[in-house]
Amino acid sequence: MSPLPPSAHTSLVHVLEHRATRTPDRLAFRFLPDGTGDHPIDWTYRELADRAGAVAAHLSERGLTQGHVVLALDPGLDYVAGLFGIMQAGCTAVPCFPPFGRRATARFLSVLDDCNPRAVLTDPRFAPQVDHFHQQLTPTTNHPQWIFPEPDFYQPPGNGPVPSRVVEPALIQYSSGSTGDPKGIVLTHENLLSNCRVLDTHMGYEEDRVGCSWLPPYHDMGLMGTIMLALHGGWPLVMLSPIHFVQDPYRWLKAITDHKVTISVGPNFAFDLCAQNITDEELTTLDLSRLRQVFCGSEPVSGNTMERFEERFAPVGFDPGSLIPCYGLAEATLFVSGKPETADTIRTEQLDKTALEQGRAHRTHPHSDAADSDGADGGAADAGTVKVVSCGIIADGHEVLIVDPHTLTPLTDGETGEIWVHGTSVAAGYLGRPELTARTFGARPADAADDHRTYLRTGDLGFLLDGELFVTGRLKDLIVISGRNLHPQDIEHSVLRAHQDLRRIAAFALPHATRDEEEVVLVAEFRGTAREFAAQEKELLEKMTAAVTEDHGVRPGRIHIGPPGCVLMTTSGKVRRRDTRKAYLDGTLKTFPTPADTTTAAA
Ligand code: 649
Repeated sequence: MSPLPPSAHTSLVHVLEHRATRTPDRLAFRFLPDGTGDHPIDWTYRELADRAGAVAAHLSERGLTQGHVVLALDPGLDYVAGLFGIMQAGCTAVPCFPPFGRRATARFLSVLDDCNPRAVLTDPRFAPQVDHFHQQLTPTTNHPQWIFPEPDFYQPPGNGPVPSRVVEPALIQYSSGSTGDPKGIVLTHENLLSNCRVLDTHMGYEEDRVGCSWLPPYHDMGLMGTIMLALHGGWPLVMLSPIHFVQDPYRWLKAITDHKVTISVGPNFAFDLCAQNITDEELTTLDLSRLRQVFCGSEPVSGNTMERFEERFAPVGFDPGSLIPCYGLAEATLFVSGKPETADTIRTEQLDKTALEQGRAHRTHPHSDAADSDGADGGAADAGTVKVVSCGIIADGHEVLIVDPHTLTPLTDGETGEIWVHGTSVAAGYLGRPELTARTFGARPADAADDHRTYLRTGDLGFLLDGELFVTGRLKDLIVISGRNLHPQDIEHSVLRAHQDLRRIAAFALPHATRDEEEVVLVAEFRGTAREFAAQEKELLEKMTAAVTEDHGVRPGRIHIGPPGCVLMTTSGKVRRRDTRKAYLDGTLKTFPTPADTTTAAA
């Protein structure tokens, strides 16, 4: 790979041109269409640039030289060509899941309503549904042009390639929040480049780097974290579709083995899936000894999961030092912090639980690494302590401030507050939402001068300790009972461990039915039939109640247990607590045929 001279390019489209000229025959992207190594499709930089150029030419021919173009192709190489082609044509790319299935379609339509695109680039199989989509758009949304690429689409049309006319903004990234209220984050070319540079600096240079990703290319982590980063860095990326990963997590590790991958990434649940589901026989076919960097972010990083993964895969050469817990968000393009390159092990802190609930990080043990701690995260190594994994040091050129979310006063080391971020990767704001943008992106600490730099309010809670960031929860999801701050993740974690057939949990607060205070409500998915549920309902309720009471000292007021799908999730796999809460109140949560909504006796 060849590093780029600093600031040599003003956009990733220019980076692609550069690579296609200097190293045309080098492998840029490899896609595994069936999730296995059987029929890989390879594109060099030249092939990618040609196809992106063809997309740009087609768009120009249709008069699409500005405005939003929704990119809703399936994961694969054409998606990558679409992305750079849209930007090269002078348009703004709006990545979105293809309209497949009820939820994705609802989301797709709300994205169209919000960004009013001039065109939609999506798979030909959706062509018969266009009229239906149009009928469901709000009347003020223009009907976009629909572009359904057939294979010959990637040949340049008659007039040949068009000159690149990159304009701002580069991309609208929809945050993976609720379907009904999509927020489009406006990213400039400089934001995209900044995120790549910052990650490059964090990762360091590696001669033989090869990446692997199964992440959806519609979200920040798959898009800005893998596709753009690989192009920027000049190393090949092996991609497989998220569906193939979820169907069989072994495919991820097999791809790493087969393609000599040195760097990969996934959320905590992916590491859990692998540690739990890969068979002994499968293990014998794996070699993870080339992996040097494996990022883990996007949801709380569990020290236990990391340990389980390390233990399971150490025999096939996995180096625990390669795990990199990290934190970021689409509003900051992606990356905010990660374990320093120089650290050999994950840093965890054993903290006093009561102090943490009051917003202070008190160490109960000296600084430890994951390998020597034995407790459950969010639960207890010994009762009264919580284990928190460090998300590492702050990205180059960025500043993180921990701020009291009520008084807006900056806090000191070890004090928990809202995480605020300033830096070149922080986005311009939300599309068409000036007030929300000002509130979220234009924050200043109390007593700061008017010309003081502004910060992004992340809505996440955490603390800094010796320059490292620890993420402890989300402000909006926080459950406050009798002055104690309870993190729903911790409660959910306890509930999950209470019974092996519980799958996903959402914990949130609702006003107590009779007393003037809040109570904890649990919504849980049970993986079993209605009959199995009926037989085990009593035991489940008892175990869930006992687990929360023992671990957190509060008795859940209400528990709803339903079939898979009753806990609402974002498209990137995060629990949508507030939407689940709303569905609970509206009575629209999925239930088993037998009434499953049960009120336990209040404490
Ligand atoms: C977070 C994205 C973090 C996210 C990833 C760096 C091949 C292989 C590897 C490679 C390149 C090619 O969730 C990503 C940085 C990847 C480098 C890859 O290198 N964005 S989001 O906007 O959808 O959600 C943001 C929210 O997620 C939660 C927070 O609530 C945040 O506001 N979150 C975390 N919560 C707890 N702990 C963490 N570590 C969290 N990270 C994100």
